[in-house]
Amino acid sequence: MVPKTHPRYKSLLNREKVVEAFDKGILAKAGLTAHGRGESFDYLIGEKTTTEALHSIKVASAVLLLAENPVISINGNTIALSKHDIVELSEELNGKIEVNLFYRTKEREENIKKAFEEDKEIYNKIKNKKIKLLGLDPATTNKQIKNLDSLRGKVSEEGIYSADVVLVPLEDGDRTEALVNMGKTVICIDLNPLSRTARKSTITIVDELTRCIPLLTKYVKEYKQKDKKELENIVKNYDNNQNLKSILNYISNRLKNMEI
Ligand code: PTJ
Repeated sequence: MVPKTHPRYKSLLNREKVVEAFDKGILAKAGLTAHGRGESFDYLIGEKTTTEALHSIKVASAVLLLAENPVISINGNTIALSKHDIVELSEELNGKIEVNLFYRTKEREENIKKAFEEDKEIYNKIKNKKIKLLGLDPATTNKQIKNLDSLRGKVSEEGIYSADVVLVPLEDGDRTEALVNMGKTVICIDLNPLSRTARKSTITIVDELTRCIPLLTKYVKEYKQKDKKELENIVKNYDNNQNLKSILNYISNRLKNMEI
C-alpha cells in the first residue's frame, strides 16, 4: 500500500495497479515493460500535461464529437489504469468500448470480462445498455483488419471495423497504420513521441493515460455546447507532425535548462 504522503504517490499507485492487473491475468507480461517505458518518457515531459498535449486533447475531443461511430479501443494496460474513466468518457459518446489485445488469449479475455462484470456500477451500465463492451464475444469479433497479421487484427463489425474514429490508448504502430489505411481517423495516447504509433496516428496525444482521459471527458462535455461549425474550426488547422516536433523541442529545451 503506497502512503498518500509519498512524493511519488500517483506514479507508485499506477505501478501498483499495473502489477495487480498482471497478477489477475488482465495485463500482458509485455504490458509491464510498456508501462516502464511510459514512466521514463513521463519524466522527460515533467509528469504534467503539456500545452501541446492539451492542444491535441482539445482537437481530439472535437473529432470525437464530430464522429458518427467513435470507438474506444482498450487493452490490458488501459483496463488496469483507467477502466472507470474510459467508461465515463464512452458514456459521453456512443458508449462503444472494444477490447483489442495484442497478446490475445482465451484466459485473458475471460479475466477482462470478469473485471468489467464484477464491478457492479459498470455491470449495471452494460445491462442498461449505457455502454457496450465489444471485442470479447467470438461470434461478433469476427472481422479482420486488412494487412494486419497479429491478433490485434480481430475486431467487431459494430465496433472498430465500422468506426470512423478510433481512440487507441497505448498502441502498437502496426495497427495504427492499418487503421489509418482503412480511412479511419486514429487518436492515440502515447507518452513516447518517437513511437511509430505517435508518428502514424492522425492525432497524437503525448500524455499519461490517467491524466489524459479525464481531460478528454471534460472537453467532450464542454464542447457539446458547440455547433458543428465551431467544432470543425477547432480541428481545422491541426498539424500532428508539427505538434510532435513542438513536444520534442519542449523536451530538449527542458533538459537543457534543467537545474540539478
Ligand atoms: O494488452 P495487450 O495484449 O494489447 O498488450 C499491450 C501492450 C502495451 C503490451 C502492447 O500494446 C505493446 O507492446 O505496446 P508498446 O509497443 O510497448 O507501446 C506502448 C506505448 O505506450 C509506449 O510507447 C509507452 O511509452 C506508452 N505508455 C506506457 N504507459 C503509458 C503510455 N502512454 C501513456 N500513458 C501511459 N500510462
